[in-house]
Amino acid sequence: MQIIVDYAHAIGNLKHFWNSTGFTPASLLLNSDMRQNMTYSGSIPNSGLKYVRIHYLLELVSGSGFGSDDVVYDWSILDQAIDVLIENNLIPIFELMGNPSGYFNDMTDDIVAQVWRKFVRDLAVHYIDRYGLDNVRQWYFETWNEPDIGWWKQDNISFMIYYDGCSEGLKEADPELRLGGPGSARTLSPLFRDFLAHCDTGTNYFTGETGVRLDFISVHEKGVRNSPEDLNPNSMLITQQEISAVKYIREHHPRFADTPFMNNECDPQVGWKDFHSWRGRTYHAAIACKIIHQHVLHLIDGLGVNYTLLSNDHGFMGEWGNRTLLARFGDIEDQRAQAEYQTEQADLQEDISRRKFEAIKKPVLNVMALLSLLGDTRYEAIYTEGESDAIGVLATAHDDNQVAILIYHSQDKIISCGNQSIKLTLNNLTFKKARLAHYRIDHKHGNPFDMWEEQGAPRYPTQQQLTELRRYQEPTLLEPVRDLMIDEDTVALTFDMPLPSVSLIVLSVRPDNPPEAVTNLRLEHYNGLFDINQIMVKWEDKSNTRFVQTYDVYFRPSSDSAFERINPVDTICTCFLHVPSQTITHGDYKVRTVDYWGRIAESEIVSSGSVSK
Ligand code: 8U8
Repeated sequence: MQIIVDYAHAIGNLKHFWNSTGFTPASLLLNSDMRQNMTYSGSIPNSGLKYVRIHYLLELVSGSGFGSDDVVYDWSILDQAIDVLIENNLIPIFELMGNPSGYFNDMTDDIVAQVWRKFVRDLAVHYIDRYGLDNVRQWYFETWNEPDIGWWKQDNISFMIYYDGCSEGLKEADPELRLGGPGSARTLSPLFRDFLAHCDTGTNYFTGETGVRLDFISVHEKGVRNSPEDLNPNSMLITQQEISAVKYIREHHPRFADTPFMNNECDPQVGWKDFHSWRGRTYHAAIACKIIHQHVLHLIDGLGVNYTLLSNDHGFMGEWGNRTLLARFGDIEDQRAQAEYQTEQADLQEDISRRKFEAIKKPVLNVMALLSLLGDTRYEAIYTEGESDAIGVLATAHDDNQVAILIYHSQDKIISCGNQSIKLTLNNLTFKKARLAHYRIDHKHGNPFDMWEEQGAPRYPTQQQLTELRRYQEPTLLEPVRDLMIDEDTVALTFDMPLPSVSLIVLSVRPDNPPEAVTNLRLEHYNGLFDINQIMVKWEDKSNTRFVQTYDVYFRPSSDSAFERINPVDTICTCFLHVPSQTITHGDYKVRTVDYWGRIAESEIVSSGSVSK
């Protein structure tokens, strides 16, 4: 198959609208395994994962004196939870969901409605004080999750009063805070329609004005219903259903035609906790790319939708077959809380150093790193010779010194195999020489699941087996980086793409400056399964991360010993879990950034005395 990209013709901007995940319930953020999950999520380069959408955050708040002049709130547990996001440079999609101290049961009671509005204001003021206005203005505040299928326990009229209270409360704290919804589960459900009508022409309960602000519209569409069987997802169903929502909005509420639109639970299949092994394999990474691309083609290009965000709801804690970013090993915890999407009070007393677990990054997490390398300008890609609808291409550039092309090979059918020979021709390039980095996810690259199977699928892997799995858990190059000479503005690359697979090809012009050192190097402590303290080393790269070949982590046990590299494979993510063979009481760490040309920059040193429990 021939793919030809014409770099003379930009066809538009590419917003990285897929940089989001989610899970439930919020209390999980108090646990060390979720903290590790958020660390890995925040470590995707270029904010490749930025937003996290979480149910029941408000179950972490309590208050007394609601309805009196002496309300006293206890934000402390919610603070701990949100801190975990903020520490990892993640931003909440903050569903105003939960019932603090069980007070808000009937929004048609005017006293309750007024207290709700004040509560929302006080919540927002509290977080503006805590994290700063600039930070909280980046958040998306959203309604209660899926109010159309029973998550909202009151009636539709109460829901509209609740929404007006959310809107007015947030406005009072800061008029620029963003609020939208309804995060509905069913396409064009009665509540979805009532909600849009209310925001368009209904009467605002608090102000008496016609209509209520709606800063974004959110829906949930997934590729197939929940089932313990391996039903094949229908990826196009997702965009088709979203298109019917968009058409409805345009026809009935033209005022909202350009309102930012999102599918913030855009998963191949409903039912995060059902076991579908494809969720641990490269299939999930490839279909995630295809679903994103279908949104670009059919919603953004096709209908001109102001498409703002696509979130996969894959931030849960679970195993290979669950819908998660990590495969977790250890005693199972939180099964009930996650299955019932509810907070368990015992979780609120969790001792953060208690849990013993190990976690391996899945291909669907690593694909977010690959996607983050895409540029922000799109170019046309033409496919010739044996066009296959299983192959898709997103061709991009970043400034005038880098091009990045995503190619995926994905069939909806879970059980399918094949191979495509690809000839990729890039025309009208503006540079004569570039460094080529070709990242790949397929059965042999970035795929710890197959290695785990080869190990005999151990339920409790040994330390050595985990070390081996971690060698396969990073974004991986298909071949070593190399120079490409570009004759007559054209270059052609040939390679095979097995089914399923993802390639991300980056051509970079050598920047004059070497990389900048990473900053904010810090350490976290985890218990593995073997009574040896594990140290998560994490850092921030505030500079241009687009030319990083690897961040290498160096360790020395004492100041009179030499630093040695401890990451066994290259990584472009901004954290590394140090699993020593015995507990370390002291040691120093530093991180060396290496760019595609081998130029380096070294961070400051941090000592393990500052490991936080
Ligand atoms: C049974 C069911 C049908 C449906 O159309 O949507 C659902 C959504 C259903 C059950 C739960 C449900 O909750 C959302 O989807 C979940 C999932 O596992 O797919 C979770 O990802 C979300 O937290 C939840 O909002």
